[in-house]
Amino acid sequence: MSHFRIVVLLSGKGSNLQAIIDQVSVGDIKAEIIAVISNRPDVMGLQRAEKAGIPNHVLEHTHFASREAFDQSLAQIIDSYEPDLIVLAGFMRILSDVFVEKFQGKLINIHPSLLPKYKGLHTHKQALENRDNEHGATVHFVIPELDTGKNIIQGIVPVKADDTEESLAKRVHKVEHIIYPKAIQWIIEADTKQLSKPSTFYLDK
Ligand code: NHR
Ligand code: GAR
Repeated sequence: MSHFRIVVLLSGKGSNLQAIIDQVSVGDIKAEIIAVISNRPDVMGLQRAEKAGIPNHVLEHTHFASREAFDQSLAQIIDSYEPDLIVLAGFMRILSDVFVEKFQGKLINIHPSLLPKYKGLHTHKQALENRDNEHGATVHFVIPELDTGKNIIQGIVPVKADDTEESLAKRVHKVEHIIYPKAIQWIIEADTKQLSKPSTFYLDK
């Protein structure tokens, strides 16, 4: 069993969680998903976690007086798992600066557009309205400013003449399920080789 520990945050269907679970189970992601946390109850993402035997939590943002109070509770649950990586997989709450700064460098997101195009919501609609020939998804590090952290990988799909938001979203999802597991395994390998950690070189005079 691997020692690299992943926590996944989601709000809904969890098809990206499933893609990650599947790649862990075949050994292409050398890590363990130690917890799944949803800000919405009764979503399919939680059922997927349950079925895979992954500890899962519901933390309803509607039960908190402020975004900061919700984020503080969320941080507490995450801390209890001591994760190496926190993966946003369809997590639909903007995270406060304090939260992001606490976990910066360990926090990644998948966004359904070719960033820096179409930050925020309703990305498929915008791609269609602008008659883009290409659309896709981006995995990026999360920084306080929304959808602007450093890109890790992008997946590109064609936009077809008869596409609807639904048909386009479906194609983007397919590429998401390829690139998210890849991005995660890259990060694990970089970590193992200590590529992302500062190191000291002593040069003898
Ligand atoms: N938080 C920070 N600070 N930075 C990022 O880059 C983040 C983030 C939190 C989530 C995912 C994101 C996306 O990929 C993400 C990136 C939710 C909203 C949003 O407007 C926007 C972007 C993203 C996620 N959420 C509403 C809110 O008030 C709620 C919408 C809803 O509940 O349906 O938080 O696009
Ligand atoms: C994905 O398309 C992801 O890019 C998007 O939500 C979907 C989640 O699907 N994320 C956002 O829009 C973030 N604002 P899933 O629950 O099936 O993984």
